[in-house]
Amino acid sequence: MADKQALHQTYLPKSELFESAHVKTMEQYNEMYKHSIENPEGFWKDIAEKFYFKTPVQGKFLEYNFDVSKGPISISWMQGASTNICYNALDRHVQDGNGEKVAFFWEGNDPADEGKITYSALLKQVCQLANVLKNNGIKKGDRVAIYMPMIVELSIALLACARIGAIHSIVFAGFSAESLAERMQDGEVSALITTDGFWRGTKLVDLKSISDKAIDLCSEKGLQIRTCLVVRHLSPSDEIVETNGNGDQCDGVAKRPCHKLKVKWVEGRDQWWHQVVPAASEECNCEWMDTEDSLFMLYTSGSTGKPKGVLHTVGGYMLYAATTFKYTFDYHNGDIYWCTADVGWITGHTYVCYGPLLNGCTSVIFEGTPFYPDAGRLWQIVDKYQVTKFYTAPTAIRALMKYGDELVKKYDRSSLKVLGTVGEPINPEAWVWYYNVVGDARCSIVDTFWQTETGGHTITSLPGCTPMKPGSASFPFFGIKPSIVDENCKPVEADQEGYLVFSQPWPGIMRTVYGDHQRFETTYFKKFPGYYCTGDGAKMDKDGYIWVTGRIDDMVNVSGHLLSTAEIESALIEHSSVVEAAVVSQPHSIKGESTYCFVTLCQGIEFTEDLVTELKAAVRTKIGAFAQPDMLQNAPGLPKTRSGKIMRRVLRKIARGDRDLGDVSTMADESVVDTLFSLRPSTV
Ligand code: 6R9
Repeated sequence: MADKQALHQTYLPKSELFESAHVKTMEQYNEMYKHSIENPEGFWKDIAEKFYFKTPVQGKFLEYNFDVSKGPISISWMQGASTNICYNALDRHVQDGNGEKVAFFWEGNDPADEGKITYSALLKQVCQLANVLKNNGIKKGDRVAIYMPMIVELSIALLACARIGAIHSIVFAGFSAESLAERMQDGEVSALITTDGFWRGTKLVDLKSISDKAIDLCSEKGLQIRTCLVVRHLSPSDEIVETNGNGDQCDGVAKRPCHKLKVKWVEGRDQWWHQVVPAASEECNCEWMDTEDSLFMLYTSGSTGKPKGVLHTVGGYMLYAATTFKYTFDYHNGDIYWCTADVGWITGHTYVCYGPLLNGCTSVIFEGTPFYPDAGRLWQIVDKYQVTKFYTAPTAIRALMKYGDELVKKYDRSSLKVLGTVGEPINPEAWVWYYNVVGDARCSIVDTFWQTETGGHTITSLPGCTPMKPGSASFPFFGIKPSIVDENCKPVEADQEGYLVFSQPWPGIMRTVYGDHQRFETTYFKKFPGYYCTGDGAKMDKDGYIWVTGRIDDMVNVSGHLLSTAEIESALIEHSSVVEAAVVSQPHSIKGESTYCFVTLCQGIEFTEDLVTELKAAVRTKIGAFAQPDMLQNAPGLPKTRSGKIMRRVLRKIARGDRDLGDVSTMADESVVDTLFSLRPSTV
C-alpha cells in the first residue's frame, strides 16, 4: 500500500531522461498550446508540411460549425487537398531510405512464437493484399470488415484498405457472431477479412466459425458477403479439416501445434490469404483521397443500445494521430514502443497502427494476455525488446499489482522512459505502483484521456514537462479547448464537477455517425450548443489540472471497454424467462467498473443458479465474453417513476448496499426497494 502522501504529491519528470524532449518546459507547452488555440490553421499547417499531399489545399484550411442552432454540424480540414495515409505511413519511409527498419516485432501468445517485419516488407504485403481486394471488386468507398487477432496481418489489412480507399470497419475479435453481424449489416460491408483461429492464453478461439455464423446472419437479413479472406494463423496440420477446398501448406508466423480446428469452407466466397496474397502483384498505386474522404468506421456503444459507427476521415485523422503520438510519447528515432491495446479498439487503431507508423517508429505487437504463461509476461517482453515507451490500461495495472512486485522486478526495465495509461480514470494507488514499481520512480507517466470519437489524445500530460498528479490526465493537448460546465452550460467553479466539453474542432474529431448524421448531432452537440460534449464528468483543480471522473450517461466502463447498459439489458430480455432487466455499474477493484443486473422473471419461473449461468451465457453470445455480467439479482419489481422510467440511481444504491436513497418522491411504489434489498445476494 502506498502511503497517503505518495498518492497526493506532485511528481516531476526526470530531466536527465528528457534532455532532447520535444517539449521540455511548461513555458514551451503553454506557448505552443496558446498558438494552437489562437491560430489552429497556422499551427496545423506547419505540421501538415511534413506529410505528403498529392495536391495542396484548394479551399479553406479549416471550416466548421459546432452550433446546432446555426445549421448542421460540419467539420472540414484542408479542403480540396489529396493524400493517402498508407503512403505517409509506409512509402514515405521506404523512399527516405528507412525500408530496412523494423516496423513491427510480433510476439505471439506463446512465448516461443515471434516474428518481425520491416517497413519495405510491410509495404510489399500491403500492396499485394490491396491488389487482392481490388481483384475481388473492392473499390474506393466500399466497406470492409476486419475481424482478427493481434497478428501482423491485421495491420496489413487495415493499411491495404486505406491504400485503395476502402473504409475499414474493424470488429474486436472478442465480439460474438451476432455483434459482428450487426456491425457488418449497419456498415453494409462487401467483404470480411478474418483468421482461422487463435489462442488467447489457454483458450482457443474459433474465429472462422464465428465469422461463418455472422455471414449467415447477414445473409438472412439480405446482406450477401461475397468475399471472405482467411489468414491461416494456426500452424498447418492434418488436424485442420476443411469440408471443401484444399489444404496447402502455409508459411504463417505461428508454429505452435494446432488443435482440432475444423475450418468450414465455402467455395467461391472463402479464400486463404496464403494462397492469394503472395501470388498478387507487389505494385499497387495509392488511391489519392480527398482529405475529407472516409478512412474508417469503428463502432462504439451508444446509450440507446445500438452501437454507433464513428466515422473518421483521412487528412485530419492522419495529422492528429501522428502529432499526438509524437508529443505524448515524446517519440524519437531509436525508440522501441509498445501499446498493449487490441487493434479492435480505437487505441489500437491510433496507437498500435497509424500513429507509430506515420512517425516511422519500431513497435511491438502482442497477441497474448498479461497473465500467460504467468503474470510477468508484460515485463518479460519489455526486457526482451528493451521497450522505451509503454502504453497500457489501468485495469491491467490493477490486476498485475495483485501478483506482487517480484514478477516485475525479475525483469530488466531500465530501457523504459514513458509509461502511458488509457481507457478509464486511473486510481492513485495504481498510478503510484506503476510509477514506483514498473517505472522504478524514474519514468514519466502519461495519463491520456480521449475517446473513439476524438481520434487521438485530448487531455494528457507530456512526459518531458508536465508535473504529474496521480489520477489527473492534467492538461489539454494542442488544439483542444476544454471547459467544464453545469446543466446550463455555465462554467463551474474550481474543484466542482461538471460536464467536460470541447469548444473548437481539432483535426482528429469524428465527422459523423455512419449513416446517421442526426444521431451524431443529437449525441454530441445538442445538449450544449457550440460545444462537443464528451459524456464524461470532470473537475478542474486550482492549478488547472483536469480530473476526469467517469461517464455521466448510461454507459459502463468495464476494464476499459465501454459498454452500454441498454445493450446488456436487451440481451437479457431476449431470454424467454426474463420480462424486464435493468443494468447498473458497480465499482470494481480491478475492472474499474462491473455490471450488476437486476432481472424480473416471468410468472412461475424460479431464480436458480442454472438460470444465472444461462443468462450470463446469453450476454456472452449476444455481445461477447468481455461483457458477461458480474452479478445478477432477482428483481420481482423494479423501482420506477410514475411515468414508468426505471430509477437507475436507486438501483445503483441497492447494488452497493447503500440505504441512503435520497429523494424518492417520484417513485411509484416504494415497497419494491425493501424487497430488492432483501434479495441482494450475500456474496456482493
Ligand atoms: C480511448 C478510449 C472512451 C471513454 C471516455 C472515458 C474513458 C478513456 C480515460 C478515460 C479517464 C482516462 N477514458 N481514457 N477516463 N481517464 N485517461 O478508451 O476510447 O473506448 O471510446 O472510451 O473511456 O469515459 O469517454 P473509448
